[in-house]
Amino acid sequence: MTVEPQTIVPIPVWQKRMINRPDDCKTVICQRIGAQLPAWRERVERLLKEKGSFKVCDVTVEQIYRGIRDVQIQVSDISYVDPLEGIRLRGYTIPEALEKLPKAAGSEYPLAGGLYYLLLVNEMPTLEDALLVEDEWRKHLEVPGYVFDVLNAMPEDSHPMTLFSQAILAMQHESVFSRLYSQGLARTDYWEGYLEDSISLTAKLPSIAAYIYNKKFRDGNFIPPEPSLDWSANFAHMIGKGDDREYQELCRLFFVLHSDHEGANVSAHASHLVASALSDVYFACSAGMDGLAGPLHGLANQECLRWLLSVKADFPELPSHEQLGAYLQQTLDSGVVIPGYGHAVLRVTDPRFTAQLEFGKKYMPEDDLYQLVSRIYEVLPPILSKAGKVKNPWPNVDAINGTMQYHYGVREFDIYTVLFGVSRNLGLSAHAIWARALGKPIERPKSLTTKMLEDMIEKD
Ligand code: NMX
Ligand code: MLT
Repeated sequence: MTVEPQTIVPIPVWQKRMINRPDDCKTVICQRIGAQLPAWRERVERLLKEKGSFKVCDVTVEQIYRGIRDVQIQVSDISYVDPLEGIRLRGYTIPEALEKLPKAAGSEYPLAGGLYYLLLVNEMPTLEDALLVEDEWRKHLEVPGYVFDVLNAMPEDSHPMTLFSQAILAMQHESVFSRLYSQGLARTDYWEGYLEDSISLTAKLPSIAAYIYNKKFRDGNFIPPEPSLDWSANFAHMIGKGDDREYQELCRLFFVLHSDHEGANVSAHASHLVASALSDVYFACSAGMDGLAGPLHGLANQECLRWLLSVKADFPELPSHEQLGAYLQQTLDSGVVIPGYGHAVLRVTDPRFTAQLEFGKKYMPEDDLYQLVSRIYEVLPPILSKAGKVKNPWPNVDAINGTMQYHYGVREFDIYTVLFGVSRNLGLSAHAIWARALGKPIERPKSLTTKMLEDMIEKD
């Protein structure tokens, strides 16, 4: 009997893998995402077919000129920033995620592998699920030697973010998606190539960040990864803090807190745009890191610590509320933007700030800088509110990030955004996988000239 070619249904890549390696992490994740996809695709297709012309928002001239603020340009089910509540990761607030995500043995903070599972699979992982991802990361730990050659060829004074982005870009050479695509991959299977690349890339990020730190700030004293440690604690180990249990705990907390902040902040948006051209995860994550490197985005944490240290230098003892209030008022009056305060979306204290404030209360209540951060939090918001123009007078996560690192001896400000980036790539890659899984097309909005805009307004 002959079979008509059109009746042959191709076996999805994940099913082929199932046959060979039923307990492989990528297979399990592929299977669990794959099982949800028909319903998701049907939901999106129905929305487009039945409600495609429904207007989500209007765009004003002011919004076009002022950073496309509040224009909903993205649908992201991985995370959402509620202005009055902060980030929800797959529906879980920060306190909920910290409570429910599986923990490393003997630790109070989540395994990053579990968090990644949550972002990818849209399901709170069991400890077994979290360990599946951690184990898969272990298998992909080894960073190709040429990446270190690229880093070593860069000028000595290159910023760590330049090196970090460059290392990710160099590894594009490894992309499974790009190889399969050039061989003719079915559109519905793109996301599986993205998933393979994402797991392989994210596995290596702590080692790359540690290499950059050691190269720049520890006389090139490299420490190999310790396979018995989880992904987050391994970073601590590789920068010489293998015996510092508290710093390992901070890494676990930090890497969960910074993993995602919905789909439209600078790094998420940049990364999504690049991947929409079917550039692979390496290109997309490197682009995201280039956006994160800006002082109004990820770099703000180093600016913030620099400012805090300058305040501390002006007050050898912890200032009283009154002294600090007068000082901050004067700072604002001189036109200085106070780093770590304000946010484009949030209108409350960033829960990522609160989570680290609580960590500090437990582990470093006597630390000078920690006490200063706490006092500024008590004093500054009403002053900023009274000044009138700041839309959000509350601290964002960067108001405390550097202080925590500084306490544990990571005092080289330039590395802070790289730590942010290690974590944020979990979110960026999860977005890229799901964008391909749901068949999102190339992004191509439209621009217009000032004259056209003026003519449109005149005709109105
Ligand atoms: N100190 C003094 N003035 C401020 C501050 C601040 N912390 N934040 C905002 N303003 C000013 C801002 O410069 C603007 O003034 P003008 O109209 O003269 O240009 C006015 O208040 C209105 O700004 P907003 O609409 O409240 O803030 P926007 O959404 O434009 O920007 C930030 C958000 C986060 C870029 C801004 O608040 C800022 O520069 N903060 C300090 C830097 C910082 O902490 N960045 C962290 C970014 C990471 N993160 O968000 O987590
Ligand atoms: C982030 O974590 O990406 C920042 O808070 C910036 C943002 O959401 O705009």
